[in-house]
Amino acid sequence: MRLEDHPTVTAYRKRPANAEKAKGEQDKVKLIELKALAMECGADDAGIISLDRPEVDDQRKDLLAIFPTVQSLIVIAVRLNAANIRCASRSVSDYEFLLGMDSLKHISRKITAVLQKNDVRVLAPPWGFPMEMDLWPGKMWMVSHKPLAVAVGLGQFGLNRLILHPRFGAFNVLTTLLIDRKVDADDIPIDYNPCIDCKLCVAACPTGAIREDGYFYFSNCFTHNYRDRMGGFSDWVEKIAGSKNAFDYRHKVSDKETVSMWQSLSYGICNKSTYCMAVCPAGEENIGPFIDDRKAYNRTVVKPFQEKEESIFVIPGSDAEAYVKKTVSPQDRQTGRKRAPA
Ligand code: B12
Ligand code: SF4
Repeated sequence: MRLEDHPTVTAYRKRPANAEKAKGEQDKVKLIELKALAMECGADDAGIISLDRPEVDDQRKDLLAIFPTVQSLIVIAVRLNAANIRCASRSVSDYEFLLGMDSLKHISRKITAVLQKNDVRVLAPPWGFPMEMDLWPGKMWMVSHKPLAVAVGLGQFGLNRLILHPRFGAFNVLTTLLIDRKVDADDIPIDYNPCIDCKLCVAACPTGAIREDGYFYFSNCFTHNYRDRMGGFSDWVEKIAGSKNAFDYRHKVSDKETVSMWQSLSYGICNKSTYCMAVCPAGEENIGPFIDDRKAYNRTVVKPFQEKEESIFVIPGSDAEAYVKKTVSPQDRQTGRKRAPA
């Protein structure tokens, strides 16, 4: 049988998209339809741009490396439940974060299924994890969702380094789908920054990672927040390996830390802090309580994080260690209560 007569090939030739392609008439995908699809599949907001846009310049090489035929990018935002993220209990906040990530995965899967049926090829990279671990300790992620979210109009960078959406503010998670088709129009960035420069993220971050001038101490955040992942995990393993016996191990690692590792390994990664997101009043849906009664806002939203008793993971001798020591009151230092570097 000639290849052209094979049932798979004849079926392929008859598919509408390929018939158009054969006539040189393949249409661009319509922006409005693609966005409607993303929303139908559960996205809370979405935006689309072509790979040629200048905002993609610094990522284009990485994007082409993972998907050589990519032409356009769909960025998706999923709104998080602010009440959960604002809960000082880590289990409630982490649960919300995991649910948000689950939603991103399901929405990406649904959009991909619909587009695939219509002969549009889609690459759906991870929202964050898993990452390219053989690139550790370098840049291990292939797509940086935040600058793309800015380019498609989903928000702007806040002082807290998160993308602040005009409606749901900091309470959102992001992902990007790469497609192999051109789109008939591009989205554009929003023309103002939802950040109101209240600096509550600076006041709430337990590690001093966010500075008033916008400088972000990556390592302060990474060392504490990611204690159960990557470098923090390696450090834990080395402590086990370097312990003479169980007593020695317990001297080096608290029981709380051991059970936290168990939880992250078994149930899903836990973050030690999401306070810079939690306290942020930006966005039309969140600003009300901050504008109406700032004192009450501080008492109910900001203070619970500042007063939380917890261990903060820092590198000995680092700027983060000095910051943590400075923020523990002399009385607390005596009683050993509240924040303490671990
Ligand atoms: C690496 C990483 C981290 C690292 C480094 C964070 C960072 N700032 O880059 C660490 C471990 C610290 C981290 C922590 C967290 N992360 Co994280 N992280 C990532 C990851 C994998 C890549 C981020 C990235 O691209 N960094 C490089 C560049 C883009 O970021 P940048 O350093 O901020 O550089 C930009 C600024 O300088 C910016 N810029 C321009 N103008 C302005 C103006 C101002 C005022 C400022 C401040 C910046 C700024 O320009 C640069 C971009 O070109 C993404 C997932 C992904 N694949 O995209 C998630 C991601 C960024 N993380 C996210 C979240 C939610 C968090 C945490 C809240 C996690 C938690 N639950 O505790 C914290 C928040 C920490 C913080 N305040 O930033 C979300 C952010 C969602 C959002 N709405 O913005 C993402 C997108 C995951 C997701 N899929 O939703 N994260
Ligand atoms: S907490 Fe305030 S300063 Fe920080 S990002 Fe949100 S609005 Fe901006």
